[in-house]
Formats: sequence, structure tokens, C-alpha cells
Amino acid sequence: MQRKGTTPTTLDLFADAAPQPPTTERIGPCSVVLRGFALPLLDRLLPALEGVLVRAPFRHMTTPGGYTMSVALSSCGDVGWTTDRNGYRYASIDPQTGKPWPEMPAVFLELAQRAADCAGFADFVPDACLINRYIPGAKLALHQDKDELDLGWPVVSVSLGIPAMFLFGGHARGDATQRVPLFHGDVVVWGGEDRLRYHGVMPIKQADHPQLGEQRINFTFRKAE
Ligand code: MD3
Ligand code: FE
Repeated sequence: MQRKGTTPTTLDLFADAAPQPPTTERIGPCSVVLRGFALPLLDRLLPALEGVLVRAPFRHMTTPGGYTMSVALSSCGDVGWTTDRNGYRYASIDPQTGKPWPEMPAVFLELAQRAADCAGFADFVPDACLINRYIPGAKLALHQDKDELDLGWPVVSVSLGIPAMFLFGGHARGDATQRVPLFHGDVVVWGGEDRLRYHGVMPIKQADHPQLGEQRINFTFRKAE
């Protein structure tokens, strides 16, 4: 990252400096990063998140292959995403509590819709919000998201807490990946031809965030049904 009027350096000495104005970066034909887009809503987002997590606490799910995910998950909305030995699916009942997933807080919906609008996807009404928690060392292997019924809708993701290096691949697992750093408050919208691209998250580096501590929380908004 470089700033006008400063000499380019490889080491960004201003990484923790005052917030920068919002910027939009295109990372694919139908994908944009909206830097800092969630920051103005943070005072409403964090209490809403706490409310969801009281009803649907983070848990480490098992993949169909028998591995325990290093990322802890929760969900809110009409349906939540779950995985176990039987496979991946969206379900209206949280298998851990036996109750419906918590309602999607209004501020979550507002953020997802505003971001989708900015990226050119009007009328996005997500019915699911997956909440991922990464602690240092946690990672997400390259995968595609294709459990949603209508892949014409985008996915909107919101990053909070310590940074992550997002891996953005192609349509085949072996395709080259580009690295996209994601920071507290960044929102990304993926749609169109990018919707089925492989993606993942590199192991999270040790760091401490003033508000969220040693963790990264990521929301992904989807229209699943
Ligand atoms: C690109 N989460 O929950 S968000 C996931 O940072 C997931 O927690 C990552 O991948 C995370 O499935 C990345 C970014 C993301 C989400 C869905 C996508 C990127 C995507 C779907 C298609 C293409
Ligand atoms: Fe994904």
C-alpha cells in the first residue's frame, strides 16, 4: 500500500494509521473490494453479532471427509449452513440447539444490501448469513460455494478483526490464485462469472485487534433458497 506524497517502501509503516477514505478495488470481472465499507455501521454490527452468538454459539463442524474445521461457524437468517459426516447443506434448524437459527439483524441486512447495490447487484435479499471465526493458525482450504439454489445472486462478505490473506483462484482447482489482503471493515462482493471461482483463506497470522482481540470474524451473506 502506498500513499500520495510518500516514498514507496516495501514495509508499510502506516499500516495502523488513521482510517483511509473508502475505496473500491476490482479483483475480478464481477468482484469488488469495498475497503472500510462496514466501518460506519460497526457500532450497530457488534452488538447485533453478540445477540446472534448467544443464541447460536460458534462451533467447529465436521466435514463429510471426517475432518474438524479449524474455522468455527455460526449462522443467522432463515437458513444456516452446516456440514457433518452426511454432507454440506442449508437447514432452517441449528443442529446444535435444535432451534431455528437467529433472525438476521436489520443492520446485517442493511449492510449486505448497500454493498450489493454498490457493486451493481440491485434487490439482493440474502436469506442466510454464515459467520466464520478464525483464530491465528486457522485457515480455509480452496473450495467453491455452490450449495445455493440460484448462483445468479452474489455473495457479500464482511471482514472484521485481524487481517486475512484471501486466495482467489479460477474455475479449476489447479488454477493460479491471486492474494487479496482483507482488513477490518472491508466488504467484498462476488457475483456473475466470479461466483464459482475457487477461493480460500491462508492460515491467519498472529495479531491482536483493539476491538476484537486475536480473532477474525467474517460474515458471508447469501441467497441460499
Ligand atoms: C468468492 N469464507 O464462508 S469470504 C465461505 O473469509 C468463505 O471466511 C471466506 O469462503 C472467509 O465460504 C472468504 C469470501 C468469499 C465467499 C464466497 C465466495 C468469496 C467467494 C463465493 C464465490 C467466490
Ligand atoms: Fe467460500
